[in-house]
Amino acid sequence: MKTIYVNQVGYKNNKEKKAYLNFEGKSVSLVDETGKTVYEGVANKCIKDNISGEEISVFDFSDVTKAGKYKVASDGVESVGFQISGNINDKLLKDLCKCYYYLRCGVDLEEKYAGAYVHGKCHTKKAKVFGEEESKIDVTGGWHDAGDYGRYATAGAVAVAHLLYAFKMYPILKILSFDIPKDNKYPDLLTEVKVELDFLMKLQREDGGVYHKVTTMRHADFIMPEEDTNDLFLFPVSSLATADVAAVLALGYSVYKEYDKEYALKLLNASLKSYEWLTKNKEAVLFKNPEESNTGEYGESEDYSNRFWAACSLFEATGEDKYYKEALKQKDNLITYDKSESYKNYIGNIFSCFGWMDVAGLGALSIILSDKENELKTFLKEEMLKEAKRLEAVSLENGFSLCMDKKDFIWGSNMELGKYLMVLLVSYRITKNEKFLSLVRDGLNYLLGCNTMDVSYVTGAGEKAFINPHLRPTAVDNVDAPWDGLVSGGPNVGLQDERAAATIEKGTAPMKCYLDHVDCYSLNEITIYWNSPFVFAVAGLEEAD
Ligand code: G3I
Ligand code: 9MR
Ligand code: ZN
Repeated sequence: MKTIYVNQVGYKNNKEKKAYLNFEGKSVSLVDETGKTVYEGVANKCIKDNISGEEISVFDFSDVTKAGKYKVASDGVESVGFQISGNINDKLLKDLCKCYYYLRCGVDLEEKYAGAYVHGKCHTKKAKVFGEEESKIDVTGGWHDAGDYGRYATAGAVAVAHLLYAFKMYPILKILSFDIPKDNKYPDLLTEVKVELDFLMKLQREDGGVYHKVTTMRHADFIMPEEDTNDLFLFPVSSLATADVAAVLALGYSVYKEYDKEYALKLLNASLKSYEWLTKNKEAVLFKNPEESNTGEYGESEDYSNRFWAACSLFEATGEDKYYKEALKQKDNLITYDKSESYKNYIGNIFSCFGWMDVAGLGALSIILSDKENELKTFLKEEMLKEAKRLEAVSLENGFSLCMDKKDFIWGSNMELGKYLMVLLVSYRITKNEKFLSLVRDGLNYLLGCNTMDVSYVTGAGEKAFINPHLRPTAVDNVDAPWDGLVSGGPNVGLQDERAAATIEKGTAPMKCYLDHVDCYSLNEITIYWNSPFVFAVAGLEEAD
């Protein structure tokens, strides 16, 4: 079917604007709300796109700067409507941030803030340490991870990190106001992030080790969170969780100290306690789900990047040399690991990775953003730029100028994109190379509709935004639509859930391996760490523009 793909939210008035056609457009027009053609052009460069499987051509209408509502039309086909405006991403940025409020655990969501999406206090029972009898530890609070009700240390730490590094880099986040219970001490984003930081500290054991996750033994049925009253378990301490939490608490210290010295010091002390555990436990303590449990595993095969991040973050927070030395040691471990057999499938650069698993990029951010000059900083900047150059090259190989490789279409592919947009923005900060910014715009275009599914992967953001996330409350709350601002995991050639496997043929083009269905947890779930890279990306773009 002939289709015209646009960014369904729209385009910034004074910036470039591209729509994509899956056919050659001899004559393409931009039509305003009254039906008048205001601009005409052609889209005749048709690229066979090996990610979407379609022939994609581009219609560039950057010359149009007048605010308003438009459509792109060609050959009897019309795109969905979209806006051109000077503040095109304002609502999107607030919505992306507000999602964390809706995912709060352990508290009532009040109608005043949550509207129709209220829920009662949930997961308030004390938790049992796995393998022990008594329920004794209070771990209430934080955010639900995703479509499930689990709360996981490494996933939480990484989501918070994306938000806090963005906060450090982009002053617009200091003044961003979104509708949550206000705390007069902090900017709204820090008020929300504190919810998770407080929870992460509760996962810390007396000796500094951090429990890998707190969940029920098995995933809950599709019920509201307050109905999920099964026993909660704290699963074994891992060096992964301990290092990530040490890192994020030190990062928290460096951000919150401007607003609240006392709280910042509490974060730092907790970070030091976890770091102490790491120095006493030099061997990796990895994590594997016990057989009885089917909740998220977040397994990793080594902990070098986690220890690297912790050392970098504490070096930035304290300036102490011992952390710098540890960072150098872990850097060498990472270089060796990078060359090893177990890492050979990974296509990105190990020092610019911002995922829930590989976190060395987060350590790199601590070093790059600090004013201290040192060898490590020079090295990390170079690695970041190498990765940005790779992404630039990749973007030339498909019709959407998308910085994603075919191989990036795995579970949570939209996060692969989000992480790349972070790399491009950090690289833009280093070089001021406009091409990197332009690739960020292209990436957001993809997320918001310039893709062969003709879908916006953010709820409430566009006429054809997805509406059926794999998200328990949304599925059972009797409200038609989900709240706005949720990012879908996106296309995944792995098709790892039953519905996906039964509906989509194996071998389907990567960009088309998607279905907006509530059952599809491997294609259409949401998570706290899929929203956060896009808070970073949208804020970064706004700041630069
Ligand atoms: O690292 C390999 C890479 O080397 C390989 O080339 C590629 C292709 O198969 O796969 C990569 O591994 C993937 C891994 O994530 C790391 O990205 C796996 O295929 C993929 O199945 C795995 O998916 C994870 C999924 O859990 C299953 O373990 C998602 O990233 C992760 O976001 C998701 O997390 C779940 C939690 O467990 C529970 N809560 C919801 C959350 C989201 O679905
Ligand atoms: O809902 C769960 C989702 O959050 C996870 O990402 C996914 C993989 O761990 O598991 C989902 O739960 C499914 C469970 O694993 C198997 N039975 C069906 C559940 C979803 O309906
Ligand atoms: Zn809860």
